[in-house]
Amino acid sequence: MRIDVVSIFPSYFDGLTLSLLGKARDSGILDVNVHDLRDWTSDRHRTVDDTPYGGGAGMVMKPEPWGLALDALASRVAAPADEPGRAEQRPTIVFPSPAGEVFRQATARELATRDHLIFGCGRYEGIDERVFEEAAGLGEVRLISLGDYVLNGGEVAVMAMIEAIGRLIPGVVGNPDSLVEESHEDGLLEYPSYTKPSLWRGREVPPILLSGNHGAIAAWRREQQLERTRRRRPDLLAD
Ligand code: 6GU
Repeated sequence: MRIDVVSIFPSYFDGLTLSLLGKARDSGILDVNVHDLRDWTSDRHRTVDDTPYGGGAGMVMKPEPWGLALDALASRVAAPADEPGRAEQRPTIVFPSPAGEVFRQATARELATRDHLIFGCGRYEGIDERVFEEAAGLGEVRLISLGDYVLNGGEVAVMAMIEAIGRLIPGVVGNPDSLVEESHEDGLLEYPSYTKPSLWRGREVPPILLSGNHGAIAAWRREQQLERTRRRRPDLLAD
């Protein structure tokens, strides 16, 4: 998968060289390219924002640099053009926004199937609305929010999305079994985990886990998942 990120703070994404995603980049599974939006400005001050039409607080990101950036990045070829049946593919263009659809595990699974994702990180009061209309001519546009709170810009949200999506790409997480039994994969929270020692500071590991009875352990874990979800996230059971 190819991922392009456009931001006025590219160094936010230095962390993507670390850990499993860093390894996936080194091995060529993930091709992540971070770009500075200001590279698509042409004035001396490399201006990316201006005051809002109609008045109001804050600044709005100008459309021109975004238009040039998306034109340049969307026309990349996902696979060699001479490969039969694999001509140019339209990217999925994601704009992180507190006004977008909420990012869920299902969203990560869906986006993990794409060949090419472009993330456009807005700052200030947002991006000129016409950029989203223009981007729809280049690919599938998605406005996606991390949740119901406000961040100063999209960078931290995009880091979270790339991590959630990247780890679902085959080969990124070494043991694919660890992707199956985790929170949200089956709509429930994860069951509690324990390791050695079996007695620590007077606290015992639940004895069933030491019983060797795999059927009883599976049933206990399921009950724990349901109980935790009822207590912490009743909204998940209502869905
Ligand atoms: Cl994706 N962006 C910003 N700026 N704030 C957010 C968010 C995204 N998701 C939740 N809050």
